[in-house]
Amino acid sequence: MTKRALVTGVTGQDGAYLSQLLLEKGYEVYGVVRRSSHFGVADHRLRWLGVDKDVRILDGNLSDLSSLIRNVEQAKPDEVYNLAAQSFVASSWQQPILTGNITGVGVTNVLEAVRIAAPGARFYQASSSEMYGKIQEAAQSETTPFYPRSPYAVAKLYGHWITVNYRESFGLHASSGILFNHESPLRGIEFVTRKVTDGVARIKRGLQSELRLGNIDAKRDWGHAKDYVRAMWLMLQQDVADDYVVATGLTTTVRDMCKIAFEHVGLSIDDHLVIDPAFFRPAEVDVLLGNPAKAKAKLGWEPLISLDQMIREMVDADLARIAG
Ligand code: F7E
Repeated sequence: MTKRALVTGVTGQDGAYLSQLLLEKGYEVYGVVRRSSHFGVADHRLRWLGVDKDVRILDGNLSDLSSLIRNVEQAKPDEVYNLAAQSFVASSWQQPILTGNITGVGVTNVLEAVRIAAPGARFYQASSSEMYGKIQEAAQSETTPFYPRSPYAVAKLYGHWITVNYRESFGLHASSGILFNHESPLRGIEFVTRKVTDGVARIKRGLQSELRLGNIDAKRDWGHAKDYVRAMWLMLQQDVADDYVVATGLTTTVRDMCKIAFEHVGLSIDDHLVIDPAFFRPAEVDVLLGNPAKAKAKLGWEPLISLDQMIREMVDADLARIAG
């Protein structure tokens, strides 16, 4: 029997890589897309991976429960992956209510649609390492207390706990993946890795001379999205639903990540990097470092792509984009 998956946030980085993975595994993939006048632009990541023709697009919105019920009725999914969110932390101070409605309460809408229309389906919630915020333990695991530092992180915490609650209240097979930062050539341009790789490519090609960043002392545990969507899928193949940290177990400053990008094209960070207070956040998450021991032991999951490899891949993709 062909398995069927429903993916919200299908036009995002993770939605595109997850669709590719599921299609390779023989799934029928349905993607929820919110209506806008820009769809030809919105599906560019699916096109980049060559899977746009294979994903069946459904019109739905995380703030509209009846649309989600119809999406679930139509897709009849075995697995539901909730990847949709307002996912840019910095914007969450500018749009805190929208962030709460979509990134937080939107999760309940998806869970309700599953509970009403496909209670036997397995559910994945995209939780975030941002929930650890002001960290309470040097290496964060599934048992580390949370301390969110942005409206985004507060909303993700709600989404995480409502997932746990629906598992415990209604017996849904609902799992939460606490994913640390994960990047790729398909990362949105506003996130720091892609901003850096795109900036470095432009500087290399003489299109700009400086790269303006905020807090370059912040440290993140960065992995590759392609590795991380594999962990999502593995979670839903387990007999029992659970929560898992997905991380590399290594942490690097924004500055050192930047150096990898500049050095890859033979340039020096000191000649081009400008610190701009406009990119500092009202409250910062200074350092994140995940402990992926449980994912390794129970899912047999391990990241395969290093930060160095990933940043070089991203710079090369941005150089090619500019050339094209
Ligand atoms: O920032 C610092 C910034 O925007 C990383 C999302 O996927 O991962 C992501 O959230 C760090 C922060 O990602 C600039 O202050 C310095 O300390 O790439 P980012 P994020 O906020 O960590 C988590 C796991 C998610 O769940 C989120 O959805 O870099 N930084 N200068 C900068 N960041 C940006 N964006 N731009 C700068 O110029």
